[in-house]
Amino acid sequence: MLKVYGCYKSRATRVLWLTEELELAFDHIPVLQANKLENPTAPDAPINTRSPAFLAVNPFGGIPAIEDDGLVLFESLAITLYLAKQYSDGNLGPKDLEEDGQMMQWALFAATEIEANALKISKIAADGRMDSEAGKAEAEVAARLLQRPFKALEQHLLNRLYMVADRFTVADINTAEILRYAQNYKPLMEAYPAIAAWLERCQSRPAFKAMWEKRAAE
Ligand SMILES: N[C@@H](CCC(=O)N[C@@H](CS)C(=O)NCC(=O)O)C(=O)O
Repeated sequence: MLKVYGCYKSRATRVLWLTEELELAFDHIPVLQANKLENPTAPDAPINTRSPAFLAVNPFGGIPAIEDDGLVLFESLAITLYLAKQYSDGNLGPKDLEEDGQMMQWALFAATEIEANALKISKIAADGRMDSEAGKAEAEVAARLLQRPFKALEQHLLNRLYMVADRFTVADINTAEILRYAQNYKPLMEAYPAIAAWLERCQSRPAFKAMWEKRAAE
């Protein structure tokens, strides 16, 4: 059976949302981030990203990772693209090489042009610093650096409901989960209404909500 390593409060959400969409059964190993634990290498520490048992799966020690019928994969976006191709009925994954290329393009675009600055915004909010002068200034810098990729994405979504091929696909999951890190920063969402509407469309799906409830309960 498919094994998914990684707790809900991590980039594993990309994979866990997809498993909900596909109604895919899996064995969940809720590996935690080592930095959430006081002593991650203690013998009685819960399985985490520094545990030898997890490092044997992913030598980099980042979550998520999967094992599927002997195949071991890490890198969240490679995992979602693989699972969509392997297990989709043909809707969530690519139908042909052209769609495959487009899904790959958006995954790499989101990971390389958006994720780092979106994560900065998410971290400022998570640390409760969004109302401080320093926090606001840092968020503004990150938001400024996001203008160029956001403009491109806004343009792409102006006359489309979804990222690729006029249907909801793994490309929406990958991109939406990366944009979610910046979602609570109002000035950005107000400046890009097509992005905001598409994010809402993706997050109103029952599979996203099911994943989100499990994340909140973790
Ligand atoms: N590019 C990787 C990043 C993986 C990653 O850094 N995951 C974080 C959790 S969101 C993690 O494992 N942090 C704990 C650690 O690195 O020890 C991916 O998308 O899978």
